[in-house]
Amino acid sequence: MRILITGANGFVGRHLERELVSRNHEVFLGVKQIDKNEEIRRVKQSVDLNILDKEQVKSVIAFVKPDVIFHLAAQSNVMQSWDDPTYTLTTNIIGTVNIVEVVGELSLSTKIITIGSSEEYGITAKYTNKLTESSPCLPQNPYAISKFAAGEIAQQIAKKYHLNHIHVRPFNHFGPGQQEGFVISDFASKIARIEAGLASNSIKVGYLEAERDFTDVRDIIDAYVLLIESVVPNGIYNIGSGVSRSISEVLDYLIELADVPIDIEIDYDKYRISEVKNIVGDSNKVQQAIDWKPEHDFKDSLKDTLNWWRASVTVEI
Ligand code: A2R
Ligand code: GDD
Repeated sequence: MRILITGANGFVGRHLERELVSRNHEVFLGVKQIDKNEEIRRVKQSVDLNILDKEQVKSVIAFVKPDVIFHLAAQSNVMQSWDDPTYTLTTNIIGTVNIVEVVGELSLSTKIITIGSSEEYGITAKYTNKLTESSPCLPQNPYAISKFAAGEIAQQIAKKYHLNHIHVRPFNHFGPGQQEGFVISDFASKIARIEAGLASNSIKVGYLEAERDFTDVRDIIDAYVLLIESVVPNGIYNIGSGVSRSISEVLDYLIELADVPIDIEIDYDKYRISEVKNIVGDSNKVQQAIDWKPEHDFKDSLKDTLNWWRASVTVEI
């Protein structure tokens, strides 16, 4: 299939590209700004694609005529969404409108996969054991609101133009390549720096009581790929492990993997304005639709993430 990935230079985009190419799909990488120093193969496959520039979106989609668009491009960080709600809402909502409208305006039969978030459920998570796709969405931060709005408007535009559209709601995912700003990478990068003698042996952490449903990014990618390679009804799909883990448990596992003693320091600046304590998903719908379940062992994935950071900080020295 001809597949366009928006936000292809991000954490998930790079894993998705690798998997799609290995399955012989023809992949086009939409990137906000092409970096000429990138590996040659990647540059060749890359197209400049700023999702806020509708004319550019139109010319890229008209040129590629994709069978599938994975719309990953976003401002993806919850904390940053409080620093700049306008940027987050504009990128995530208007960017999505541009992608879906252009496919409709060009009368293409492209299947569009928009990436939402478990954050869309917001406060409902407090009253629900495992969130299903029909749990009410009551998002409570700018990022979560943007993802909910993006999913809703995408569904309505898709209806207007009779497009194939799937909106996925992945729960927390992590793995090699994830930048700082997300909890596991924040902890793993600090441990790697401490081990390399680049930082004092204390890690600043935020709210440790929170519980999240973590999945290895490579398992999330498997689900994304199966969703386009199978015949699946349009609609919304949760994707997660269904397992609740506290952030303090995750931190303990990572500290066990460290080669040096690590101290923990609570940093109240890392606490969020609004926080849902426990967000865990029911992913039965997707499991039944594509016969999928996460395969990676959680502790092995933590080890892979820490090892990736160990290699990255070595380059910094
Ligand atoms: O802002 P940059 O240079 O880091 O680029 C990000 C890109 N992006 C855009 N691309 C095109 N036009 C824009 N106006 C635009 N604004 C941002 O989207 C970055 O390369 C990519 C997002 O990558 P990450 O932040 O690493 O997110 P990740 O973890 O790959 O998540 C993929 C999707 C997102 O929709 C998340 O909200 C969701 O999965 O969890
Ligand atoms: N980032 C971070 N850093 N979070 C911390 C820290 C820390 O040092 N200490 C505790 N936390 C807590 C946060 O308060 C939150 O409760 C939890 O760890 C997870 O935070 P993040 O990893 O930043 O993830 P998120 O849940 O806010 O959002 C991520 O997952 C969503 C669902 O898949 C992002 O990847 C979103 O883009 C994604 O949609």
